[in-house]
Amino acid sequence: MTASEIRPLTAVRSFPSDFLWGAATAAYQIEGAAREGGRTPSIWDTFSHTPGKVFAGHTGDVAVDHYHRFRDDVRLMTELGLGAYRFSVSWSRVQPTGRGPVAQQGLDFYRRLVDELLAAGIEPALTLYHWDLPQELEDAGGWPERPTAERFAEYAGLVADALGDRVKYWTTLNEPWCSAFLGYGSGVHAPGRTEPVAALRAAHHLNLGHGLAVQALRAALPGGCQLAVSLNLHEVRPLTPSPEDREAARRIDAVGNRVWLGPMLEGAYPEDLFADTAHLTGWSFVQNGDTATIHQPLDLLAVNYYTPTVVSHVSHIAKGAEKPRDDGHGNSEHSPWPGAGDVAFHRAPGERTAMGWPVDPSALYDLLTRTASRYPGMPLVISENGAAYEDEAGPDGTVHDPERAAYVHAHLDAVHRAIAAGVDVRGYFLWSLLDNFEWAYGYGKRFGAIHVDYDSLERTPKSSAHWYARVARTGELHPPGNV
Ligand code: IFM
Repeated sequence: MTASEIRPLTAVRSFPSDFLWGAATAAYQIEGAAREGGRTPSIWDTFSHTPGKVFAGHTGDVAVDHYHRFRDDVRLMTELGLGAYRFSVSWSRVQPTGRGPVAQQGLDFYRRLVDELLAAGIEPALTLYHWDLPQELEDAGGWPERPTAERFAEYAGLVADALGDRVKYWTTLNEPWCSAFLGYGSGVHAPGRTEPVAALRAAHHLNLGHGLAVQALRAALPGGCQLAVSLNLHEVRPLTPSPEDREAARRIDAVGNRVWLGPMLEGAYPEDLFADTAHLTGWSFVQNGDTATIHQPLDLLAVNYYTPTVVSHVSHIAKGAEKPRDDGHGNSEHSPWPGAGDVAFHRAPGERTAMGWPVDPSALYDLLTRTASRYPGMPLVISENGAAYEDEAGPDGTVHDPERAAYVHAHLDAVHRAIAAGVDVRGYFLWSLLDNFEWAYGYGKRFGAIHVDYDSLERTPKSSAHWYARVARTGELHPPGNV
């Protein structure tokens, strides 16, 4: 353990006065109203309605009914002292076929939401794509096909035309790694395909869609808007310092991180990724000029972090033991890591969240400092961090979640340490504002600062929300104590 890791957690830490304190959600996870206002199915509607794909057959049809309750939810955000709110737009709500004209009713929902936020003094931070591709576009081939990237840029321009006068923070994609590799590789996410080559093609077309969308946004938005992408960067740690385990870490870093960071921030795919996947594809789908298109200037790099990724070479598994395959990204016999067939995944011992994810704030510190030293001058924002726990309302209706407050406190302390070490971190968005539809886990995992009773849809801020409100209001991180 390093000296910085044993910094006592009892002191109060002050954050910069302009630090953004936020919470985040995503359209399919909270909105519901799946068939209202002209909205058409997305790949997640199709997937969740396919038997066996989502825990207990849960769907986002109603979710937490944010579509109808958004005013109450903005009021709750005010109680939480939020300075910013990160949400995503449902593509098939605003452009039902994924191409062509917009549905004004769909856009009106987001206009009302943004107006309500601004009236409450909360800065809207809009994500264009959080995994809910219009089903019509998947029927035409989905992200493995190039036209999807072009459709995405058109959609970005339409949303920018409608909301550009009042939204300052724009994010193109959320966690494209999940879209490409869980959606088309392991199949645990929509559209549920298990085709490694399609997953790599999807990764490229997500990258291309990002670049084209940034161009469309720059053309449509007024100056001063902040453009970002949200990446779930994997803090990859080799199990041992052996060359084999370090090689395993390099492979996962390539197909987990540098597949995005390379083209988006450096203008080229990593050569080692091409080599690792050469037995699958020659990457001929990358056309001349694509990497230049993807390499657009960004104002912020948004990072989502939950837990580190510990890997080894398979040979480091005890003889006779089954290869550990549990990378924390769901169970599938198909790997979401093309080109990394001889990599084994390990979970560190110790504290875990209800997702089974080890709690390790030091990995967030390492991720921030490493990313900042690789991309000097690029401001960072934490666009997601948080934890699921088995929260239950007590007999008096209150929800006591000291583990979540402790998790967030320890991770904010890591952010503070990174800022003190010179990293330019501009804000923190807690995942999530509300309990919601946790993808393949349905409503079985609760990440919210606000508890939702899924029968009555009643909202109750948990004890961690009261603690976070004080932090957000004062900009002072103090230990949660007995929340
Ligand atoms: O709920 C998800 C979110 O949609 C994307 N990032 C991770 C969260 C927790 O799994």
